Amino acid sequence: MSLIATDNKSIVVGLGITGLSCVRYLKSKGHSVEVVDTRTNPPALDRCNAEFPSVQVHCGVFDADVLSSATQLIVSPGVAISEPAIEEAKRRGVRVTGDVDLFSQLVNAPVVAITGSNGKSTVTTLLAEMAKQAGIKVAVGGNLGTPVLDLLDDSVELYIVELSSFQLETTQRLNALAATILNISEDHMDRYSSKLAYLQAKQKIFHGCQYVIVNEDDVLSEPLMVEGMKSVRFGIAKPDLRKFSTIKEGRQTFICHGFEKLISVDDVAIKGIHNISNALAAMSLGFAASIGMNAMLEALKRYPGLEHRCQWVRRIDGVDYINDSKGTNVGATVTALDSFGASNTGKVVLIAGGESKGADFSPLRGSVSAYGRSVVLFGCDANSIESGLNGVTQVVSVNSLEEAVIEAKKLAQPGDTVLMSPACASFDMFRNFEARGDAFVNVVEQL
Ligand code: UMA
Ligand code: ADP
Repeated sequence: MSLIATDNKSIVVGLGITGLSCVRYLKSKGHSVEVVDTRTNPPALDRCNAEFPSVQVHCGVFDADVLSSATQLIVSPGVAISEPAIEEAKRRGVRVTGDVDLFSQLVNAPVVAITGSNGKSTVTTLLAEMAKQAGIKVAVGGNLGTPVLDLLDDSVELYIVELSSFQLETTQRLNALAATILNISEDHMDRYSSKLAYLQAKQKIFHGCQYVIVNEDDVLSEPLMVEGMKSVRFGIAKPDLRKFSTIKEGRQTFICHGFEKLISVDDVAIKGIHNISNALAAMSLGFAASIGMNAMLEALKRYPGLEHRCQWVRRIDGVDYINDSKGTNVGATVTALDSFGASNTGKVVLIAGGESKGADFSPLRGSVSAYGRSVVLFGCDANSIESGLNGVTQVVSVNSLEEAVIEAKKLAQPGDTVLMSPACASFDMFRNFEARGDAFVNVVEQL
């Protein structure tokens, strides 16, 4: 049975880019649609009014009676399905779904799906480069930026989608050709009751998939239920039959498939051990999707990575300045600290802070005490980070990102790295992580 109501009313919950894509899709099929959003002026309101003047939009606190008047609710990722008004509507028999769920029923080409706490965007875009290199017509989106319903096009041969736990919460059966949970570390603890609840949402990516891609370096990437799925496995430094891994030979390290050497790590454009893990993940997904090996290797040589991810900005007085604004959780910041700490003789001055999302910052302690010269904190949850660090290094608190950079410059010594990897969301002070990264780059350029 199709979950897309035909004669009955759908209510789209949330009017950001996802909500608008849902309205657009449902209206194109002639369905009856209304929209609700708790914000007084949701971001896509003007566009929705202009494109669909007849669609009623209810702004303000969710009303269970309004929600219960629908046959189905299509809930945006920014809204938890545990919202009391949504739960009440569900109790009254309303179906609750999301844009990825609709997409999974409509799509008529293979889907490769990527989730995980960190590395999603890098793996998604790298895999897309591999597919393009092989001459495959791909569509790329999801949490990366373009809502999945806006990707649908009959000429597409392969869909590559980055999915967040929020999007997976409302997804029943994705039926992906290949799917992966890259890794799991704590994130979004303001939305989930526990790390297990967060993992359970991510696990939905595997429902109905043909190939599961497993990261052997993270046991939490394994599917909890195996429904006769085939698997492709990857892991750093543990080569094995049919697995994507690395082999060391003298001073050189090679990416290998089984025991066959494919490319020297030095020839891979994205750098750092975490990015080699991302490269192995992309190759495993590409292998499952039958992307040719030569095309994959060519893409590895050329793909430079995305902005705001461990991005080198400038060297001043022997100090490197790195923009890792996309380091929005503790796991990402630990990775960045370890990556720069282990590869340089100098120490790291870490700039961190923002909206904590309920995180426990104590896992930062090990890497900060191993590699940190000092930590400069800014943003609304600076105190939580300071408590998490528990005095392992010198901490300086400031009021803005600009002050943080100036302070970091005073603290850094030649050979050091100033790393802005906030371990937090940006929304307390910036529109998004890109704006925060741009602001950092701006200040650094003016030093
Ligand atoms: N909101 C309300 N009231 C509502 C609806 C939303 O306050 O009624 C708030 C949410 O709490 C949230 C914001 O509005 O803070 C945006 O929510 P949304 O669901 O309208 O978001 P969209 O504009 O549709 O963007 C969403 C994803 N946003 C979220 O998951 C919060 C985008 O991921 C994604 O690119 C887009 O769909 C297309 O698929 C962003 C993100 O921050 C980049 N993702 C999180 C992350 O990567 O950590 C999961
Ligand atoms: P996501 O889309 O999951 O946020 P990105 O590819 O945008 O992931 O990378 C965000 C940040 O996460 C990077 O700047 C880096 O600090 C960290 N990171 C990237 N890949 C990994 C990985 N495989 N394991 C751990 N941390 C990673």
